[in-house]
Amino acid sequence: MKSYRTLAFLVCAFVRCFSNDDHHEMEEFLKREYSLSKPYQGVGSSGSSHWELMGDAMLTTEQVRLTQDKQSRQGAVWSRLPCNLKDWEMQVHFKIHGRGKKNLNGDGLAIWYTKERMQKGPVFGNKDNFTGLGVFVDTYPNEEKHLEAQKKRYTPRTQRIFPFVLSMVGNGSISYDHERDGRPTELGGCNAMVRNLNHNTFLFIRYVRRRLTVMIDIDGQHEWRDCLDIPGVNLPMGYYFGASAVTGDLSDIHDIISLKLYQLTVLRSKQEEEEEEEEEITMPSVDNLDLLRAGLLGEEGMSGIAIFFAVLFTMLGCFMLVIIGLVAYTHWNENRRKRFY
Ligand SMILES: [Ca+2]
Repeated sequence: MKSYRTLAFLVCAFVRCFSNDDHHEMEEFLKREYSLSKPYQGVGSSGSSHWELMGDAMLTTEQVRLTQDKQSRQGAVWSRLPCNLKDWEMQVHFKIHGRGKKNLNGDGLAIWYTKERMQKGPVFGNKDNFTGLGVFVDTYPNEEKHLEAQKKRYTPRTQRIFPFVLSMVGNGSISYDHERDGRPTELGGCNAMVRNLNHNTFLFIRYVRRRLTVMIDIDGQHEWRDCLDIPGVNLPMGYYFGASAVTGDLSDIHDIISLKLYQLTVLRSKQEEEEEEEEEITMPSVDNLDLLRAGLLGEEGMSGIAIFFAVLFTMLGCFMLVIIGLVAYTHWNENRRKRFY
């Protein structure tokens, strides 16, 4: 009996070990109604599909072509159904290619989970002041070119290599700064050399327990590389998925090959469920945004520890300065007294 109990305890401990915050047991189910994949049956035709095309977007047998390699194009594809899932994962199979040499191409594509849909605008072909989440693959360094024109240079901290994957959460009144490549409102991102590759390129967006994770698979190795991981991202349910792209003076072909949306079933305790019900999300927001911007919120959610050490070392530093000051003063005082006697 005793050994049975010990075994049960060990099994429980083992399960708990693998079901902590980040490794919560999850099951995933492909949700066809929120997914877009070959042969794109009925896409674009009115009413008969879950997806709708907009602007210059065209359907071919192999892809949804958001833009061609031509100037001043805007195209998008939008889900007709609002998504009422709490936890989800979007796998985006995309391709960006064109004749333009490095940095002579643009502007990039975006994946959306927003309240609004089917509205043209300046944010990769979608409206500005959007409400919800945008993940951008920005292929043109506007700010760098702007500074170059003014004969100014970057500080190394803010310099980045393009294409750059970047995330932003909007609440309807936050504007995307196109001239600065979205830096003032970014949640973070990573560089991703995605243009003119012969292998498949993927983007992965996961939203689980209010944590946003973005990963990329662009090296043809079937491996996900971390791009962004932020806790405390509050996104309401009932928004629409979409993808859009834009070209300007410079151009590229922006293709969506598939958008696969998986529902994730996450085990929650009763307490967690009650808490989430109590504070239902009605407006997109990000917790601790200031810490995030200041770079104090680490990827592993170590903000508390980071701040603790920052404060501790500052206090230790001050303490040392006081000691050194006292020693120096005593020394000086003794010398002075010696001079008097
Ligand atoms: Ca840009």
